[in-house]
Amino acid sequence: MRRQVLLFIWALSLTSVFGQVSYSIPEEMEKGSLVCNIAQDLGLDFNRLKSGRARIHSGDSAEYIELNRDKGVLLIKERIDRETLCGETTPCALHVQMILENPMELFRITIEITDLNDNPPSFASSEKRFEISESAVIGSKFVLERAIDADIGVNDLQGYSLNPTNNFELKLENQADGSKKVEMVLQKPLDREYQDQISLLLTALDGGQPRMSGTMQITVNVLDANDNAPVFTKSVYKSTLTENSPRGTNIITVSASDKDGGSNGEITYAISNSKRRLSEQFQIDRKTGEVILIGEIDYEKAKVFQIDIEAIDNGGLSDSSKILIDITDVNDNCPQLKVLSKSDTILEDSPENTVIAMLRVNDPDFERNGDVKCSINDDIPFKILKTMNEFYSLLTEVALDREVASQYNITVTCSDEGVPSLSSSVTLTLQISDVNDNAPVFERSSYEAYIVENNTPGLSIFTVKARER
Ligand SMILES: *[C@@H]1O[C@H](CO)[C@@H](O)[C@H](O)[C@H]1NC(C)=O
Ligand SMILES: [Ca+2]
Repeated sequence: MRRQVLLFIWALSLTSVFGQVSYSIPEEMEKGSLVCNIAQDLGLDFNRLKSGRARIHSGDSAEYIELNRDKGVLLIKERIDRETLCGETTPCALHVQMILENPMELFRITIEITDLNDNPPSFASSEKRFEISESAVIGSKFVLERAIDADIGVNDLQGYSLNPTNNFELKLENQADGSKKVEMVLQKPLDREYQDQISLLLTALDGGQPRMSGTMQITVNVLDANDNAPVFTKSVYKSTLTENSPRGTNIITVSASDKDGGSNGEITYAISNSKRRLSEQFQIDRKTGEVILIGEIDYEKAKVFQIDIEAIDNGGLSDSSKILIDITDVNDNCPQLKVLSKSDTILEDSPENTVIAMLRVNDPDFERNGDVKCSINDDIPFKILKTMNEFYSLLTEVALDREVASQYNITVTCSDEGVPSLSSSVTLTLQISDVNDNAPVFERSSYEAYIVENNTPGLSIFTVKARER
């Protein structure tokens, strides 16, 4: 403990003031601590203090100090808190008078109370929150709270620090009243997608020994700006769909993500093809991205579909992608049989391989579903041959004999190779006609003979002969 003693003696003063002493003690000394050896400092002995009935007197501050007459010392009676006694007033001192009688003497005692760093800088609130848009521009200022330190001089507030300094830096501005305006200034853009909340610690420091500090938690909630467009998970989505699938069939679900929060990250899906036909066949759920079949799909009409889609956030930013749908064929068509020409009747002596009918067979399905084979019932003397792609001829297998059969029912059946197979058939009725439309013909166009006269009756002259052609 450091104590300063200043002693002045005003001898024989007209005011009966015989002396004045000044002391300097720190605040917060324990009760009973020694302030000074007043008798020694004033050159008074113990007997004089006793005989003079020495006592101290002061205004309001008497209760802080007491006089021990036996030892001739001033002691601390109550703990002194400089801040309570003087606030910011400096210097801070107690004024005490010591009065003696016989003869009357008055001594002025000034006790200066020096500051101890017993108060840390403190903030009125322990936390402050900011809501700052990520689009805030560099240089934007945000006012922070000032700290208060009840101490004075070097023990008073000396400065501030703000950590971390990634996005904000501290700015102190001197005010007219001598205090400082505390601000933080944005020096690096905020990015909500990178960090949506920033915690900073504002520290106020005094200059005492040891230094004391107070802190305040600063929380910055970074508000979203619509700075991110939605992004589809794929640039092309692929799916297959069998033709004739029922309405309501779920084809595929597409998805896009958006780094923004709130409504800036809410995505709506849409089909962007302008062709009306597509929107009659496919529908996309605006919210879920589920693509549903709403029309009819015929492989024979279209084998692949490309649907252009887009994802749009509420801020109007968008991304596009496409869906390729391969349609798979289903064996949904029977072979179509058409008789192009046909003989109703055929002569019984027609040679083998006489064409009696020509047919055309067509199946709109694909691959195995459209591969067709034709046959006829096998108990008849006819055969069927493929003459060209899709064209078939029906022929006689042998020369026909009307006496065996005068009529044939020929059933042509054409089947495709699908699983299960589909088939069509047609039955042709053929009459076999008798050959009987020529008159007999003489072997010779003329016959000549010579006969003798007076011949015997009944003589054979010659025989004519005709034959069938
Ligand atoms: C051919 O079909 C017709 C009509 O169904 C029938 O009347 C006739 O008896 C059949 N002919 C032969 C040879 O089966
Ligand atoms: Ca202090």
